[in-house]
Amino acid sequence: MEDFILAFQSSAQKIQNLLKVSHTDYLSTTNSSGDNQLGIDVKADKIIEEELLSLNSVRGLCSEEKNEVIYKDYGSYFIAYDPLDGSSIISSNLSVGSIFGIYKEGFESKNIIAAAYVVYGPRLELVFANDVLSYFIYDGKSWKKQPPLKLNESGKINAPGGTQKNWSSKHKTLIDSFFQKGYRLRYSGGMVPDLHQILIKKGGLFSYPATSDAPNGKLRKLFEVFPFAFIYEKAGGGAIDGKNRLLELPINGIHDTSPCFFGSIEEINEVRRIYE
Ligand code: AHM
Ligand code: MG
Repeated sequence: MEDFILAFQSSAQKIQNLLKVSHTDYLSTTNSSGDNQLGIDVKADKIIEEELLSLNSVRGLCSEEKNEVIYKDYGSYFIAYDPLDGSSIISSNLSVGSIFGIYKEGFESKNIIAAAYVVYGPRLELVFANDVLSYFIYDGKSWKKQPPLKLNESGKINAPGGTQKNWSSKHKTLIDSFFQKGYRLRYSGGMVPDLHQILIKKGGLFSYPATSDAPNGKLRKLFEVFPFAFIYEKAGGGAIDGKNRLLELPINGIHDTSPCFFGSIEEINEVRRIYE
């Protein structure tokens, strides 16, 4: 897995450089989910594609910005990635990220064996999970390994995604119940910094539910949901769609989405209690 860590670090440095100088204008094209693409989404996608295709162990690639999977004739791993998550907050200069899932024998939740994300913020950071969770910070010259990240049984952060007017009454009850218990609202609109903050602060809940305008949620299983589910479980937390473990969900297409809840164990148990 060392070659993947090096590839993610290398593409992260290139994308960080690009973010420093790039315009954040929209192109006239949309991606497979119908989102308008930024020039920088497409450039970041290409940087990661080139980096990953140069690895002998990579057999297939798909991304949020591609309509089809790219296959090679050799290699054993299939990588799904979101090259630049948080397109809508780039223009406000908030932190954004890249997300990676590494799958064996094809793109299915049960096949995920590692996952990673990069945070492009005031600092450049990488979290990589396989059997263990590794956390690196780039100091301008090299990547320095940090103490491992671990969630407590519960936390104090509530990061509720989606438009409130489109939430179900059950979901409103759930989110209100956390605020009543003293949880603080922390939501930037970028799942990478929002989920990273919960990991760094050791607990809380991030939710992106089914809504009346998006009954299957917004976030994509292969590029966003399964990688973070893998990382949160490795950190000692949980990841469910309300009822089921996210890493047991089937996929019906590479751009398939799901409602999702990531958090420490007590918050996830509370989601289960209210949703069931
Ligand atoms: P993107 O991949 O088009 O950037 O969309 C994903 C982002 C997530 O980072 C974030 O959690 C979510 O969309 C925010 O959506 P909303 O603005 O509806 O709360
Ligand atoms: Mg995304």
